[in-house]
Amino acid sequence: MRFLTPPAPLGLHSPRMPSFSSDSRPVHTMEPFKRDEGVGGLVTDMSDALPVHVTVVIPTRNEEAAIVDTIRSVPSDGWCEKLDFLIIDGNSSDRTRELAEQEGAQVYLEPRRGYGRAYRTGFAMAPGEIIVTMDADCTYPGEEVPGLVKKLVEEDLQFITCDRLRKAEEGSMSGMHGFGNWALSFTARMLFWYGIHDSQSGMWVFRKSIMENPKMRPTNDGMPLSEEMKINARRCYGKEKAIEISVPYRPRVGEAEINTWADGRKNLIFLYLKRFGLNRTRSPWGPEE
Ligand SMILES: Nc1nc2c(ncn2[C@@H]2O[C@H](COP(=O)(O)OP(=O)(O)OP(=O)(O)O)[C@@H](O)[C@H]2O)c(=O)[nH]1
Ligand SMILES: [Mg+2]
Repeated sequence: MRFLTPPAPLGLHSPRMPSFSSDSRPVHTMEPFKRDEGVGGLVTDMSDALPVHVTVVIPTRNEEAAIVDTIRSVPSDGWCEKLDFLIIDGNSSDRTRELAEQEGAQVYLEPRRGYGRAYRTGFAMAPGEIIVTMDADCTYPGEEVPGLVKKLVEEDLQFITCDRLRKAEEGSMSGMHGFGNWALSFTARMLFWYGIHDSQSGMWVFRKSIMENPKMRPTNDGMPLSEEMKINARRCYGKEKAIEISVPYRPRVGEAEINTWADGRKNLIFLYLKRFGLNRTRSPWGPEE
């Protein structure tokens, strides 16, 4: 295992109160996360902390501009029993790993390329019983994490995927990107009839134990892992236990390395392969021995 740092407890960041917006459309909503607050907004009474260990898994490749703010966006003021961050870094040539370590995150170097590859390593390694995912580019709302975890735990859910399309903030998606997302999501709905609005979202909250189910484990090492996660979750756990919640989506911080056209094409091809059971795993589950 290539840990760059031993697991370390996170220091307290300045917590931002979670913002919870309601949505009138027929999607799940969340109750505000309430807790006793002491001086400066920090929790003084830990008795209301959720009794779970949460690991936020974040794939990174050259995200020095946003990795610190991404980690700090998740409140770390005692809302759950234990919170840690696992960064799966795809051989960044900038200061991403160094900055993440300084924030107290555990950093694992995964030189095998791919967004999906990073998660297929991270899901196996995450120490927490609940896994939260997000990009390292400040696009996803870290402040919503406590409320999402609370919902998963209290409603005994297995999987939550966050829909970005209904609450996307201005400038968060270029016209082409938005169209691509819509087209892929539409195709996925038609092929799988699974009712997920945003097939490409990369923010999920789930119980690590679901990855013990071989039918839930994603096979793809690239961007298609995102749509595969939702298809598998709905197949394995249905609409009652695998739900979709709308969250804000924000403009990216830092340069993206993805190729919109090439990745869009791969995502589309993957949907058809998966539909006919022809998708194959190219590399094994988990980190390299
Ligand atoms: N470990 C690893 N991480 C990657 C790789 N490619 C992308 N990532 C990370 O995966 C996350 C998602 O990639 P993005 O570039 O944000 O892709 P996207 O969200 O579809 O594109 P944007 O909307 O432009 O943000 C980011 O945190 C990237 O740094 C890779 O090959 N390896
Ligand atoms: Mg992104």
